[in-house]
Amino acid sequence: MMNTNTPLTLALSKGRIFDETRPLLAAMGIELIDDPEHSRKLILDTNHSAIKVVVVRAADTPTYVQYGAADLGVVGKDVLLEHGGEGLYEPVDLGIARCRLMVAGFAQDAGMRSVPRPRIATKYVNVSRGYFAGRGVQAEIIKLYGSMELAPLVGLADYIVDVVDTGNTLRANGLVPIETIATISSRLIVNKAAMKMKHTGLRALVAEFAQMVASPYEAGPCQ
Ligand code: PRT
Ligand code: MG
Repeated sequence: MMNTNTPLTLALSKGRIFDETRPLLAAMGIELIDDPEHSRKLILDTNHSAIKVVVVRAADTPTYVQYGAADLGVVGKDVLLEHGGEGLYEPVDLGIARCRLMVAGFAQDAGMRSVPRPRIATKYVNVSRGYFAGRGVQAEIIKLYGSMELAPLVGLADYIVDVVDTGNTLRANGLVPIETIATISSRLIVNKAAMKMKHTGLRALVAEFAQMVASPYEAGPCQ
């Protein structure tokens, strides 16, 4: 593990991202003192006094990092695409929390041209607007915060745009995947200004993340 005294704050969200980032951090010699799944604290100490973890909602991670409230963070490419990436570097594809950002709907509407001015339910409004505009489809985007799969079932929308992993959630609701907008994995993001101001400490930490991804950490430390 690198030796830095630069105070660094890493933004993580609970659940998938935290679960899949923790082994990476552990392989880098960074261990959390408190367990975010059980602690109510939102600023967590690590075994390195200079490195703190802030626990945020997944969709908020780019915002915390953009404004420098966290120096770096781990976030799904889906969330990053929706945010736009302003003020951020995206130096490492961590290859974790993989899924696909997809258009889904009823099998009989899979042709997409069958619905002239489709309504799309999604939390990815910017990505969806850009995607359908790019395909010359005049779509009405309806913003939802969750349970997108419900929208076609109750007539709120013709299609949804959401992330799909196994496809079980779609299947369970009688929906099918129709088009892939992007393949998704989680990315390390870094505040652009911090990258200059905290250059030495941040560069070292980013390099450690990159190295973890390049060499499979499941194999255990061998240096
Ligand atoms: O859950 P919360 O509302 O707090 O926030 P969030 O849903 O944004 O966060 P979280 O932790 O669920 O997801 C964080 C990131 O994990 C996402 O931004 C994606 O990049 C990535 N990821 C990978 C996924 C999935 N796989 C996934 N399967 N995010 C969500 N899902 C959901 C999906 O929305 C759908 O409801 O799981 C369901 C589909 O899964 P399958 O396996 O049934 O297809
Ligand atoms: Mg979720």
